Amino acid sequence: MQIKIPDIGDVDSVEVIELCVAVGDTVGPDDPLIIIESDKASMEVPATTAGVVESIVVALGDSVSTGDVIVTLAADAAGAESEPEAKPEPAVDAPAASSPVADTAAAGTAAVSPASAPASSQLDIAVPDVGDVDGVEVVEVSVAVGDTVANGDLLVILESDKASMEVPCEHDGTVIKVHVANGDTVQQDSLLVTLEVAGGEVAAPAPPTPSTTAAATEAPETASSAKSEVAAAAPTPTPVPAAGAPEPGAPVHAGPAVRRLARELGVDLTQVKGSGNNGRLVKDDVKGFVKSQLSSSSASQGGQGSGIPQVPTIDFAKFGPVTLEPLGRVRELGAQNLHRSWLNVVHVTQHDDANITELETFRKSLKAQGEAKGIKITPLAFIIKACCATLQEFPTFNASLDAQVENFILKQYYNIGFAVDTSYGLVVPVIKDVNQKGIWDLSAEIVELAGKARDRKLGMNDMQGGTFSVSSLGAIGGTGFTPIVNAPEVAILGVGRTTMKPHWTGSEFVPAKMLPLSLSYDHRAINGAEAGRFVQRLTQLLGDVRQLVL
Ligand code: CAO
Repeated sequence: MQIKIPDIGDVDSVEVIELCVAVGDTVGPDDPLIIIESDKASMEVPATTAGVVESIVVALGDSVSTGDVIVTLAADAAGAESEPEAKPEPAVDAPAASSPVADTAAAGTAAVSPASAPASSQLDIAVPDVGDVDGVEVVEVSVAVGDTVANGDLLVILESDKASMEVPCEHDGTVIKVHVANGDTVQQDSLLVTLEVAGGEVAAPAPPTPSTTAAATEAPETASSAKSEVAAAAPTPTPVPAAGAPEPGAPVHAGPAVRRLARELGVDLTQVKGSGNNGRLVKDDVKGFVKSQLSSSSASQGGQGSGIPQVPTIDFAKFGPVTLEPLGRVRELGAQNLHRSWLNVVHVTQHDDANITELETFRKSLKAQGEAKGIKITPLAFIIKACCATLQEFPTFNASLDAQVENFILKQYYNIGFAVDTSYGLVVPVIKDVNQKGIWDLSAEIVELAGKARDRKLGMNDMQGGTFSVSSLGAIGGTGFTPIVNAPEVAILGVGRTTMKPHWTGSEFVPAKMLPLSLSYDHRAINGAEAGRFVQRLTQLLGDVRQLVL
C-alpha cells in the first residue's frame, strides 16, 4: 500500500525533515512515518494502516507535494518477510562466501555477487570501522530507494559524540533498499543501504583497513545481503529516539538541507539553538546564527563595545581570605555608563594650569557676603561659569555626535553637570542654563544639588540634559587626571588641586595659585588643536574672571 502526502494546503511543496521509520519496521495506524516542514509549520505524516515498511520513497531534504508517495507498506509482517523474497533479488539467497569479494565485505562495502545474476548484483553498504564506540547515530540519510548513485556520492552521515563520518558510495548503482532512518543507532557492520550494481562491478571495492579486514574474515556474512534480509524481515531493534530538548553534548538534530546550508556557511551546528520541534534545527536557525555572529563581529569592529576578550575569573580565595561586598545599584549603573563611554568615545586628554591667583583673591573677598547670604562660594562656581563662557565660544564642545557620526548636534542651551562623590557612588547632577546664572546662583545650586545627591534626594530631572561635565577633585588633591567623557557629551573638564607655583611673568618668577585642568574630549568630534584652544581660552577666563561679566 502506498502512503502519500496528505493535503498540505496552499503551499506548493514542503521539505522532508525527518524519516521516522526504516525499511522493515512494523507500524500501526497513526504511527508517524515522516515529518515534513514548510516555512510555517512542521507536520507528521502518519501511517493510515498497520503494516511493515516495504520501501521509503523519499529522502531527507526532499521537497514533496500533496499526493506524492512517501512510503510503501506491506499488509503485515508476514507479507513483509515474503515480499522481498518474491522480488527478483538473487543476491538474497547467495552465500556471502561465494562472492569474489566476500573476504573484504565488512570493510563498509560488504557485497554479494551471485552467479545467477550476471547482469547485475546487489551490494550492501555497511557501517565501516567506527573505532571503540558502542554505537553511532545516523544523522543523515542522503538517498532513497530508486536513487541512482555514483561512486563518491554521499549515502549516509554517521555521528558519534566526538565526530561525524560520511559514508560514501564506492560504486555506481541504484538504491534498492535503505536499511536505516535518521536517528537510528548503528554499530560497525550494521547495514545501511543496498545497491543494485552492474554485474562484476563489485569486484573491486576499496581496500579495507586492517581492523575491518579482521572483522570480515571472522563474520563475512554479517554484513552481507543475506543478513540484510533478516534485518528487513524483523523491524530494526533500535527505535527512533524520542525527540527531546538537546542536552549538552547531545547529537545535533538537523535535516540534510539544514546541514548542507550549515556546511556552505561554515556554521558549527553544535553552536546553534534549534527552534523546531523538540529542538530540531531548521534553516532559519542557521541563518539567524550567522546574522547574530555577523552583527556581533561588526559591532566589535565598529568599536561599539563588544568582542572584547574576557578578563579571566580568578578564585582569589586561593591566595588569602576575601569578603564579598555588593557594588550597589548606583555604582553598578555608574560602572556600566563609564564602561560604555570608555569604549565608545575616542578619548584624548589635554592638560594645562590656570593661574587663579586673582580669582582666589576675589573669591576670598566675597566670603563675608557669602556667609551673610548663607552661600558657600568655592572655585567650582567660577570654573563652571568659565566653562560655560568657553562653550559659547566653541560650540562643538557643547554638542553630541549623531548616531552615524555624520553630524554635530549643537545644543543651544548650556547645562553643566558636576560629579558628586557620595557614600553610595558617583552621581552627576546638572545645573541648567548656566549661561543665565551668576556666581551666587551657581554656588547656591552647587551646594543644593550636592546636598541632595548625598541625601539621595536627586530626581531624574536633576541629572538629565547635561551638555558638558566638570569633575572636581580640587578639595581632595591631585595634579591632573584623565576623566571619562560623559557620553553622549563630547568633553569633560577634570579639576585638580590648586597649588602655589612659581609663575614666569616674562620678567620674573612670582608665586601664583595654579589650578590643574584636564580636558578629556572625544577625538571623533574635536581635534587636538581645537582642544588646545579651548583649554587656553578657559585658562584665560579663569585667570581674569572680570571677562566673565563682559
Ligand atoms: N583646589 C584647592 N582647594 C579647593 C579646590 C581646588 N581646586 N576646589 C575646592 N577647594 C576647596 C574649597 O574651596 C573648600 O575649601 P574652603 O572651605 O576652605 O573654601 C574645600 O576645598 C572643600 O570644597 P567642597 O568639596 O566642599 O566644595 P566644591 O565646590 O569644591 O566641590 C563637590 C563640591 C560636590 C564637587 C565635591 O564635594 C565633590 O564631591 N567632589 C568630588 C568629585 C568627584 O568625585 N570627582 C571624581 C569623579 S570621577 O570618579
